[in-house]
Amino acid sequence: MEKDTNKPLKLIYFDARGRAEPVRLMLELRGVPYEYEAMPLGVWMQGGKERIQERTPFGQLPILEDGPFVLCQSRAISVYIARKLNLYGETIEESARVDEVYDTASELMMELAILHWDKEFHAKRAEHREASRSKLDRLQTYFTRARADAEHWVLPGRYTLADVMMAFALETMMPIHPGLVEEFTELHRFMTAFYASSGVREYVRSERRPRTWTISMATFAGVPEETHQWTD
Ligand SMILES: N[C@@H](CCC(=O)N[C@@H](CS)C(=O)NCC(=O)O)C(=O)O
Repeated sequence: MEKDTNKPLKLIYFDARGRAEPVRLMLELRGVPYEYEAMPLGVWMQGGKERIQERTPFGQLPILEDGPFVLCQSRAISVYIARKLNLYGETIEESARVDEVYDTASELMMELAILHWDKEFHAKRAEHREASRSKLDRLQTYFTRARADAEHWVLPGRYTLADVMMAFALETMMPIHPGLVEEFTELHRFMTAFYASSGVREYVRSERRPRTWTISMATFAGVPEETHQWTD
């Protein structure tokens, strides 16, 4: 990894997994030291947002500090870290495939995020489960046809940002639709292998990982019981 300064990378977000987690998973997978600042909501409300606003267009988190280089937008941060840590493609075709899988996982994640925050969450949950089942069915068909090997989406024997984002999207779906991801044995096997990989395995079982997917104001996933925890 290139060294920009002697300071470790710093990632600033809230005390939740959310948009920062794929970045953390990559750093943990590679064993790169970094500082994580979990912005308390009270601090955010009382001046924190304004301070971030000075360095970003819309005053939102996450942001990444790599020495003097400051970057916002979770996708841009993920791609920057993936490139830095050799978790991207080496050819334009491989990189495009990584992007394709990343965008597919992001779509699943965005639908989940909307549902997590929906005031009519309980009324819509069952319908979303059925829609998700047919998406996972198609996703598994695609995976078994296009994958690099049973545990990697793009490159054989090597993780990329594509695997990181897809594993996180599937994990996020688990508590909201219990038992659904397990129905798709190829997807489930891929996901569990990722979370058992060196570096990731230790991190996701550690105290350092936020216990909730989002902040407490959401309808779902703002408490540890509604967020997937790896304990075994
Ligand atoms: N497109 C941005 C969206 C960032 C975003 O929506 N951040 C939310 C947290 S997930 C935020 O900072 N909310 C507080 C606010 O807008 O004041 C990204 O992907 O980073």
